[in-house]
This record gives sequence, C-alpha cells and structure tokens, in this order.
Amino acid sequence: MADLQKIKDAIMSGKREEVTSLVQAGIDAGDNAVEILEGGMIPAMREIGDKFSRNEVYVPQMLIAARAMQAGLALIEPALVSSGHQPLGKVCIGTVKGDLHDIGKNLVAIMLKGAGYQVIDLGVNCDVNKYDEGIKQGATIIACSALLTTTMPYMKEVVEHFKDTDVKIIIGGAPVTQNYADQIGAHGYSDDANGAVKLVDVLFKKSA
Ligand code: B1M
Repeated sequence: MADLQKIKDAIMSGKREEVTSLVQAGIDAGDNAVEILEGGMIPAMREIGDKFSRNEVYVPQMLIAARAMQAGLALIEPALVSSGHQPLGKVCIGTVKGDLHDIGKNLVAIMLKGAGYQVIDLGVNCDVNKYDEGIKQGATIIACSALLTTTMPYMKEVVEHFKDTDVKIIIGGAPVTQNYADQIGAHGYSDDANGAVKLVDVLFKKSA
C-alpha cells in the first residue's frame, strides 16, 4: 500500500516530483486510487486550508500544494475513469465567476467521466455566458462549483439565468449547503464528487 502519510506530507509541502513518484509507486503496487485520493491527497488539502486559516501558511504555499495535488490527480485519473462505453449524457462544469479554485471541480469532472458522462469543462471564473456556451455544445445539466463564501452567491445568478429553460443546475463546493441550494432553487446539491454523480444519474433518469 502507498504511504498515505508521505503522500499527504509531500502535497502539503508542494513537492510535486515526490508526489508523482509516491502516487506512481502506489498505482504500480495495485493500490486502490480512491484510497490514495481519500486517504492521502484530500486530507492534505484540508490540512493546508486549516493552516492557512491559522496564518501558519500563506497563498504561495497553498498554490504549490495545489500544483502538487494536480500532479497526483493526473496520475490517478485513468484509474478513476472507467472506459469503453457510450456517453450517457452531456454535463458542463465550471467554477463560478470570481473563483479560481478548480481541484474539487476537476474531481467532480473525473468522477462524472468515470460514470460514463461526457463532460464539457468550462474551467474557472465562469460567468453565465460561459455556462451558456456549455449548453450550446449540447449539455443539459450544469454543475457549478464555488469555494468562497464571496463567490457562492453567483450561483443564484446562474439559476436565475436558466430559470425558464429545461437546463438543470446542480451545485457544490465547501461553503455550499443543501439549505442554500433549496433557497436559490438549484436542482441538486452534493457535498462530494460521488454525490454529484448520483445527482446527475437521477436528473438524467427523470428526463429520459
Ligand atoms: Co483558497 N481558500 N483562496 N486557494 N483554498 C479556501 C477555499 C479557504 C477555505 C482556505 C481557508 O481560509 N481555510 C478560503 C475560503 C474562505 C471562505 O470563503 N470561507 C480560501 C481563500 C480565502 C482564498 C483566497 C481569497 C486567498 C487570498 O488570496 N487571500 C484566494 C481566492 C482566489 C480566488 O479564487 N479568487 C485563494 C486562492 C487559492 C489558491 C489559488 C492558492 C489555491 C487554489 C488552487 C486551485 O484550485 N487550482 C487555494 C487552495 C488550494 C485552497 C484550499 C487549501 C484547498 C481547496 C481544495 O482544493 N480542496 C481551501 C481550503 C479547504 O478547502 N479546506 C482554500 C480539495 C478539494 C478536493 O475539495 O474543492 O472542497 P473541494 O471539493 C470537494 C467538495 O467541495 C465537492 O467535491 C469535492 C470532493 O469530493 N465539490 C462539489 C466541489 N465542487 C463541487 C461541485 C459539485 C458537487 C460537489 O457540483 C454539483
């Protein structure tokens, strides 16, 4: 089994090459990608965030930790994504306007692809026009991510923008809650990437 503590430490200290070799060693040893993700990688991001809150680290350290995390994610992505079946439907995903956090959004995209959906990744800092582009490319569901309490309110604008259409909007991200989703009239909320896949499954079954 990969040394999850070492992976966590390497991500927190932004050692991209060390993360790559530790994660690769885990994959080569046949470890479960979800265990590497949930046992080492995600806890690293949580802890660096807590340190940031306590002023023990600053933005540059969060940034290099995020880069090391992305390097590890790229390695486990193929194991998280199963292949070989027809797309079940199209979903577009993006982090809302003003928000540059993309790790959670990327994870949701990976899990959706793994579940057989075609994913249009709109990136970060998405305004309603950007989400419109995803819809024009054939998506029927929008997955919106927000990590900041200051950017979360933009989700209401996205819901309002698509109010009189058939587009379904699901939301998530650290500050987002079920209560907030109900309040703004979103079609679903999940606190993690697997839950987002379940929401999409339900919405596609409903529209089938
Ligand atoms: Co930022 N940051 N950051 N940051 N950052 C947080 C979010 C923060 C909580 C840190 C803290 O204070 N403890 C805090 C927000 C406070 C608040 O608003 N309440 C914060 C802040 C303040 C800031 C800046 C303002 C700092 C500054 O400049 N002074 C700034 C804002 C920049 C901007 O966006 N405009 C900023 C910048 C950055 C970096 C660029 C340095 C970097 C991001 C790099 C990147 O993403 N490429 C960064 C990072 C890394 C973090 C933390 C440490 C980690 C975020 C992360 O990747 N988590 C974060 C602290 C934390 O989260 N504990 C923090 C791992 C990821 C897997 O989890 O994204 O939550 P998460 O996704 C989860 C679920 O939320 C869910 O599924 C995922 C896992 O299953 N989910 C969805 C996410 N999206 C979903 C969508 C769905 C469903 C589920 O669709 C339906």
